[in-house]
Amino acid sequence: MFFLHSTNKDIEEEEGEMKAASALVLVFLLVSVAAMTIEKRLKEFFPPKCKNANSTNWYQVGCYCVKHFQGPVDFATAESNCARQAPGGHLVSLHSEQDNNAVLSIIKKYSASSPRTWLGGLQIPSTKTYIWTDASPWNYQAWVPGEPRPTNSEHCVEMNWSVLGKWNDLECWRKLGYMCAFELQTANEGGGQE
Ligand SMILES: [Ca+2]
Repeated sequence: MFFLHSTNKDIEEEEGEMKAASALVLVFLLVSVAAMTIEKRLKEFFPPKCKNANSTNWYQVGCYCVKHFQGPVDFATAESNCARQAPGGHLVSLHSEQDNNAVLSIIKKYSASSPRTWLGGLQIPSTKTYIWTDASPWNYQAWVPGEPRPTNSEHCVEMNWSVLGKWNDLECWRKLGYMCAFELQTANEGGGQE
């Protein structure tokens, strides 16, 4: 039988090939696991549909229903369009990293090729402080490193300029996509006295 004539060299080569094949399988498994982990993380961030909304593609982020609009329009037009979408509608305000990630995942789903999006952040030029157009507290921020720059004419806040998920201040007349939001009605709203 031919294998009786196998030399040690043949066996070593065979072992080497088997090791290489095992390594390849291991790399393939690691890559697969990494891909599944990334996909799972994106799914974790993607918010549920908003049950309160009477039209499609509104998602629940924190205590808001939010929806992405392609535009592109300037900041003021975006804000007034949002007011027409629903009672109490405004450009979206963000209050946690989780909400920020959820909004980013919606933008990736609906506008991956042009992700720059107006948020509802607005600078008061006289005080250099920021407010949200829905008057909720300014209690979270996620600026691109180096932004906002101290002296310029940029007073409106966008997401996804240069770094995905991060914010930049920009001239308000620029035309971008935008994210509208309205507050979810809570069960006890209006039912009690302060
Ligand atoms: Ca800027």
